[in-house]
Amino acid sequence: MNDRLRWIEPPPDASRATFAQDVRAGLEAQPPRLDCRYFYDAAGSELFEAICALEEYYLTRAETEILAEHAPTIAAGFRQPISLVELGSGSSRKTRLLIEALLAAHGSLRYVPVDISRTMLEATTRTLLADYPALEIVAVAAEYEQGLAAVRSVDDRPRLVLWLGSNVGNLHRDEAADFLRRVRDGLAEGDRLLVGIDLRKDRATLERAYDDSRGVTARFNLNLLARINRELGGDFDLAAFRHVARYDEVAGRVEMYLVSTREQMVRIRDLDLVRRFAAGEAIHTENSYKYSPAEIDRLAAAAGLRVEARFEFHESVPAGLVAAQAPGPGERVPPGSPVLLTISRGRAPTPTPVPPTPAPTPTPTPALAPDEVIVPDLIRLPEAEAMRRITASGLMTTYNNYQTVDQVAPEARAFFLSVPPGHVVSQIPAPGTRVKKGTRVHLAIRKE
Ligand code: AVI
Repeated sequence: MNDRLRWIEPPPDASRATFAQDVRAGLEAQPPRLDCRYFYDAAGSELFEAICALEEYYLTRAETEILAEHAPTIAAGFRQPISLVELGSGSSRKTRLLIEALLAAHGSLRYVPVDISRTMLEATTRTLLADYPALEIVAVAAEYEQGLAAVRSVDDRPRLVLWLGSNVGNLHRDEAADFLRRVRDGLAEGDRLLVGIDLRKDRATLERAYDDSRGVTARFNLNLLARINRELGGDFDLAAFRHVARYDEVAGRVEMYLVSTREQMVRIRDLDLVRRFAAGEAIHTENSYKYSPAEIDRLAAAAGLRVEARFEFHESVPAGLVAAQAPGPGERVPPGSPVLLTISRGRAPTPTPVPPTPAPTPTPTPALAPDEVIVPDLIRLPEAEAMRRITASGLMTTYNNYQTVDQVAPEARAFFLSVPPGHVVSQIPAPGTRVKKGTRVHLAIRKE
C-alpha cells in the first residue's frame, strides 16, 4: 500500500469480453482487420518500448528532445501545483522531463497516467514514486474513454493533459477530432492540452520507421496474433504471416498489415471460430496518420481548439526549435481558452513525385471463394472508366470525392498533379485487396 498511489480500473472480465468480440468481428470482416489497441498486452508494450529506442523510429527521439528543451517553459505556464494527466502513458519516460520541471516549479504534482497495460503502469508507478517523493499518482488502467472520465474526476487542480507519442495518429482524422472535442469538453478554464503529432514526410523515412531493419516492428505486429493464441486459444502459425508497412501518401497514413504467406486455416477455440486465409490475404492491423500543418489547424478547429503554440523538431536544427507560435509571445488571449500545443519533427518534405502506392499484398492470385473478388487498380484512370471497371468486377460504386490540389498535403502534391483532372488519385479499398462481391469502392478524383 502506498498513500501516494491510487488505482482506477475497469473490471477485467469486461475488457476480455470486448477483446473476444472485437477479434471475432475483425476476423469475420472482409477485408479482415484487428484493432491496434490490442497490440498493448505486456509483451506488446515491451516491444513498443523497444520500437521507441530504434534509430529508425524517429518519433520518440524528436519528442524527447522537444520536451527536454521546453518542459521548463511549459511548467512556467502554471502558477500552482497541477494534475498532469497523460493519455496512453506507456513507460512515462519522456514525461519525466515534464514531471521534473513541474516539481521544480511547484514543489508537488499529481500525475494521472492512463494506459491500457496494467503491467506497464505498475512498473512505471513503482519507479516514479521511488524517484520523486513529492509525486502523487492516480493510475488509470483503462482505455482512453475511461481516461477521459478520470480527467473529469481529478478536478481540484488545474490540469495539463498530455497526449504524446503521435497516438492521435492511430485514429481516423474525424475520430481524432471527436476525441479531442471530448477532451476539450472535460477541461476547465486555465487547463491545457499538449498533443504530439507526427508531420507528413517522405515515404522512405516513414516506411523505415514502421518496418525497421531489426524486425522489432514486425514482432510487435505479429504479437497481436500471439496474443489471440494466448488469450483466446488461437492456433495462428506466426511463421505463416508476414509484416507489411506501406505509406499511402494521399491518405497521409502508414498502414500495417499481417499477410498470410500461404493458404491456411486458423482456429480460435474460445470463439468457436475457424477462419480460412488465402495466400496473400492481408489483415489490416494499424493506421498511423501523419499531418500537414494545415491539417493540424483543421483538426484543432474541428475539435473546438485553438493552436496556441507549436514546437517543431528539425533534424538539421537540434533540440526542439520553436518553429511557429500563435498567438505570438506576449500576446493577450482570453482567459480559459483551451490550448493545443503541437509538437512534431517537421523535417523538410522530400519534393520527389511519389508513384501510386502498391497493394499491400503481392497477391499470387489466391483461389477466390465464389463470393470474393480482387479490387482492380483504378489509380490514374478516367473516372467513368474506373466506375465501369468497378461494376464489371462485381463491386459497387459509391459517391466519389472530388479533390483540388489545395486539399492535398504538400508532400502529395507532386503525385496529385501528375494525375490529369477527372482521373482517380486514390481508392479505398486499395488495389489488390480481396473483398466480398458487392463491396463499395470509394474513389478520390482530381477535380481541376
Ligand atoms: C502508438 N503509436 C502512436 C505508434 C505509431 O507510430 O503509430 C504505434 C506503432 N506502430 C508501429 N510502430 C509504432
